[in-house]
Amino acid sequence: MAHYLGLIENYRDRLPVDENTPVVSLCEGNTPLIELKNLPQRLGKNVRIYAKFEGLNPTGSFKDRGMTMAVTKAVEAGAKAIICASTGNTSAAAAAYAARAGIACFVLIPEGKIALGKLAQAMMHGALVIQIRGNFDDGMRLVQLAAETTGVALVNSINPFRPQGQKTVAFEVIEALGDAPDYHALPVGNAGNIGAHWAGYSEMACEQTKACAYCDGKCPFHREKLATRRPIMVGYQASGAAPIVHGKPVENPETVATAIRIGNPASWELALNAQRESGGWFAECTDEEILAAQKLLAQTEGVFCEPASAISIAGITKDLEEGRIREGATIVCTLTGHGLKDPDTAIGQCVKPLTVDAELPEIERLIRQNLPKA
Ligand code: AN7
Repeated sequence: MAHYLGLIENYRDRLPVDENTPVVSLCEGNTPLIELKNLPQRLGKNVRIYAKFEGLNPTGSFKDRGMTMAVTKAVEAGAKAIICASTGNTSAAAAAYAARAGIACFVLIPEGKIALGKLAQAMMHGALVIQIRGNFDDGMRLVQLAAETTGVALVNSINPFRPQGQKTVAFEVIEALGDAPDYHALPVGNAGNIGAHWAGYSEMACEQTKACAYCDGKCPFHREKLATRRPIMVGYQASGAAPIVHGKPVENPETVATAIRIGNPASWELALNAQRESGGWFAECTDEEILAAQKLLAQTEGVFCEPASAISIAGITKDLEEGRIREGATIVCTLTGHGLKDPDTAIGQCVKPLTVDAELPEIERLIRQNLPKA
């Protein structure tokens, strides 16, 4: 296999770049699609469930897909600085890609409400981290105004190049499965990703054959496995931050899944469009359900995602129980971010490590006590 060079190089023919575009990449994309082998049995359902583990992108979230495009296009246009509001992951990705491009980065985050790993990333990559006494929605309003008055490039998902990068996740799913799944489930916060997924699926499904400008069908741009259909899109929001589910903005959103602690999503309409066109739905999960799903996934499948990402597992669990998702189906869940992003929430849910003297009998005793029963 050729050296993988990131999603812009891999999908050059499907993205708004040309040979003069200065690509800013950290080799993002190409994430594993992991079949969850134990979960269907645990749920007592005859289904195939796959996790698209976006936590294995370079900065640990799906945001890298959009950010490689947004920063590439900003640099192409001559930008010397970028700005975003963020619940954490966008700021981590923006800071990393700005560092890579050698430009400045400003991030607005809600004070005290972003996970520790994400804060560490934004700081370590050298962004100017501005904590606001307000929430993400306040930050979103402010960065749009500040981008206009200062001329700094805005890289939130209302930047049209972000969804272009993010749509590639659907391409990879189709390539891995040979076609689109029956259902695609994902968390919904600022609501950019669900529309981007839908755009990617739509692009692959409508092109029956693609005339290749480069060759007789043998070049790397020539793709044979296009999709025959599109999935039903299912979006999940946390109960304390579920504006789309309830059809109105939430003034003071609250959830343990801080990544999706958003009350007035910027891409609301695009998300509704994806849901309507696909025949899908939006539903909510409580914080308890989110944390239980995060732990279940970590302990039955060995996959550690952050709380916001686990909502897709929590959501499909309920929708399978209620028969809303049919048996026999193939379901893909996007696990948007890595569990290591939020160590505090993870540790808070687990039993504390034992501390003993450094003596063999102590260790042996603990092993014997805790061995699985034969
Ligand atoms: C792990 O970083 O909005 O519905 O500022 O970090 O496309 O917003 C993060 C969102 C899901 C929701 N999962 O995606 C930000 C930010 C994780 C996330 C979402 C986010 P969108």
